[in-house]
Amino acid sequence: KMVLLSKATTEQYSYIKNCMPNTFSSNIPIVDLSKPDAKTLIVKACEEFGFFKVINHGVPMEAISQLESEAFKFFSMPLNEKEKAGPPDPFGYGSKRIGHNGDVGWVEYLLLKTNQEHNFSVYGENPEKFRCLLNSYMSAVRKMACEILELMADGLKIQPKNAFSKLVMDKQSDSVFRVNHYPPCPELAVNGHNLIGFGEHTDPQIISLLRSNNTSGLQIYLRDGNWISVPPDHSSFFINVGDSLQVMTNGRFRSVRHRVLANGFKSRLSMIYFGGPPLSEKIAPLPSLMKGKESLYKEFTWFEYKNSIYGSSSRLADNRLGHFERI
Ligand code: GA4
Repeated sequence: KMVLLSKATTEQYSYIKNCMPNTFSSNIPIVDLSKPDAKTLIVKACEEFGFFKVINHGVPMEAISQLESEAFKFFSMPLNEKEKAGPPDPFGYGSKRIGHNGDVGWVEYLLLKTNQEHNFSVYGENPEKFRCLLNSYMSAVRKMACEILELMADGLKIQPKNAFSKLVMDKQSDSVFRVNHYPPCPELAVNGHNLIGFGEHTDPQIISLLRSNNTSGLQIYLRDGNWISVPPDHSSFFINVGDSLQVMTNGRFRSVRHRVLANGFKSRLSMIYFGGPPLSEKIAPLPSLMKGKESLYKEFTWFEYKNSIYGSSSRLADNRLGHFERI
């Protein structure tokens, strides 16, 4: 069998003590996209959690499982083969290192651009097939993102209803696609610790749509200060509010802090679509949501935000919006 991550000890990674990964929360909001109350539930979920689960999402299970199996094939190649598709600056294969400033996780991943035909020529044994599956999955998920963003606008009584969705549908949209593979970490199964797969953070973009296999690991941070484990569900999608949407709603929707714990027994594979605006887009509260109030944030473009988050001292766990808050 392949060595998925080099034989580094797990000591260089962060552990979390005193957390109970098996306490799953049962009150994560579930939104049925085919029901008329979807927009109301979405608004409520975004205000309370910045997070919800979506069922009846319309992405064919066939497209999902075919892509998943192709992704597993990619990650099961020898490290030197995978590294031909790296390093991930900004796109490609990466292992353990996250960002440029010393964050590490028990994870390997592919970072991909969504709005142009990507050169996948080195990605796996059957790159054509992988590319084709990725492209059709991405367009199905982009469509869902658009639908959800329109339900949000509708639920918030914003005109026009494409106020959010037009940003991710734009040809210049700076969206990203990520495939994460968290190999099982057998040491964990023995010592009972929790190893960080992907450290806590908020997503900088507008909206993120995540789907994973049936392996647990994802946790979200609640306003009451508790981390809760999200029960895995391979047939549903999980939606995160990103920092940009928090700003556009002047803080009414909150971007959710989340993290992933490694599993002692099973591989976790997740695929995330990060819907982002064009680089030149001004990120500011929509006038109709200000109601005469001041913006909570200084004005910035997505380009400026990205520069700040990729800056030399920026770390994964930072409160990135902090720099842009008006006091
Ligand atoms: C978190 C959300 C997305 O995965 C990502 C990540 C990005 C990266 O892996 O390059 C960042 C992280 C993410 C935020 C802070 C910076 C940038 C790693 C990091 C330490 C692709 C994104 O857009 O922001």
